[in-house]
Amino acid sequence: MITLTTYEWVPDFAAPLMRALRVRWALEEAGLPYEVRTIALGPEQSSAEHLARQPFGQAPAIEDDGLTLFESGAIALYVAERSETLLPSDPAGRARAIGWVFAALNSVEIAVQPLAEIDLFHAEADWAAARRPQVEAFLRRRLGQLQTALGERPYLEDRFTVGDLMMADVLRILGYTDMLADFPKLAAYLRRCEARPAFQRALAAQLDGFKAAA
Ligand SMILES: N[C@@H](CCC(=O)N[C@@H](CS)C(=O)NCC(=O)O)C(=O)O
Repeated sequence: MITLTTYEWVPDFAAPLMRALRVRWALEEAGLPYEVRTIALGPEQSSAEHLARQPFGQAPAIEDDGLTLFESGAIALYVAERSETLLPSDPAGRARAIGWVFAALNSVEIAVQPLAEIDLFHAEADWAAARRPQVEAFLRRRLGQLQTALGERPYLEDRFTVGDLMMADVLRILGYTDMLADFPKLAAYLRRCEARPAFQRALAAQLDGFKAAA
């Protein structure tokens, strides 16, 4: 059975966003059972044991039948390989879905994350006030492009895939802002993805886990 390594506790604002959710969500979509190992934020992150799982001392990571794997995108794809719900069986459909996973992480998350870091961790810093307008403008451009690509479809391709899972979880980071109100098709897309029962189960499990440790 897959073992997911996540944190035993994170601050409240981070609890619904912690990236282990992507893994839990993929596992729920795939209908695969999993067990959870928790580590503590702090010194345990840089223990030799954890660095062997996640070289950057972060989470999530998984272990499965002798395999250790880190990076939420790689883990989601690993899980997706076992589920037609996440990855279509035709080669073109698979390639497109994988492309959206990369786009979520490498084209959208890299635009979302700097804004979140400024707002959530450095809001008082002088440099943050100076830098924020450019960061927001870059993000808005990306969101506009994503909304255009989505068009009138319910999902990024003609059906839900692991690419939507990853894109939706990246967009969720913006939940502390009202920015998606300016991108109504993306807002509706995110609501559609979050309404999936597998997402709801994953979120509940993640929040319960952190609550139990609090
Ligand atoms: N690119 C990594 C990022 C993992 C990541 O940023 N994890 C955060 C939690 S969501 C973390 O471990 N933060 C604590 C730290 O970096 O020390 C992935 O997608 O798995």
